[in-house]
Amino acid sequence: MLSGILKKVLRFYFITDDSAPDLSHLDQVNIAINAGATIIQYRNKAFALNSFEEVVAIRKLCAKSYIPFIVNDNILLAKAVMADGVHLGQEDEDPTIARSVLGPEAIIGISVHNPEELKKTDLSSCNYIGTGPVFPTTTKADTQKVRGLSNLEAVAKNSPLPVVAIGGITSTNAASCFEHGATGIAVISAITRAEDPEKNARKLSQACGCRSL
Ligand code: TZP
Ligand code: MG
Repeated sequence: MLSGILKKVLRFYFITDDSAPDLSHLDQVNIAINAGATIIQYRNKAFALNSFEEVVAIRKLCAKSYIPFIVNDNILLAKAVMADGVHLGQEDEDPTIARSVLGPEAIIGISVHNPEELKKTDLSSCNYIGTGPVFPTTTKADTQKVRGLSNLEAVAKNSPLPVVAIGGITSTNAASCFEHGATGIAVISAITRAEDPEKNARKLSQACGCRSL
């Protein structure tokens, strides 16, 4: 993907919540896309094959809406549903393996927590970096310590790839992430745990300069 297009695509990155009390993954994606999300990631740490049809439905919805669809962790699931890419952590499969399985056009993201880790990470098969948690979050069980905006800025300054900020991002603090070098912001709970998910998704969209449907 051309780098200018990728940057636009990363602007408002929605990640599904596998513990949302009232919303299925598909419901969440519907809300995010209607609000103007520019890329969707299916993240389900408890994924089992009885969820496969739902992933296919999300994949189809994204395709119909011309929104790239990324799968967290699971390269084979990404391949099976012909996802647009995969997002990997430092402890997941090597991005070079993802590249060889998913092909040259796939969007491959990698989590990098700080500038030191950035230096040590082989980015040759990657298209973007996710970094955080920028702000406190309760969404990720094994989440690392809060890194703050100065860490985001340091990662962004040293990164040859576009950087997506993650962790505790809301419509109120999204602008500060862009001011500190983020190309995009990734959110889970600001939509999925909001009292009014549709309204909050629209507010986030506005903060990202994206249009809702
Ligand atoms: N990685 C770092 S923080 C985080 C992930 C997946 C969770 C972000 O969730 P939220 O609800 O937007 O803070
Ligand atoms: Mg992972």
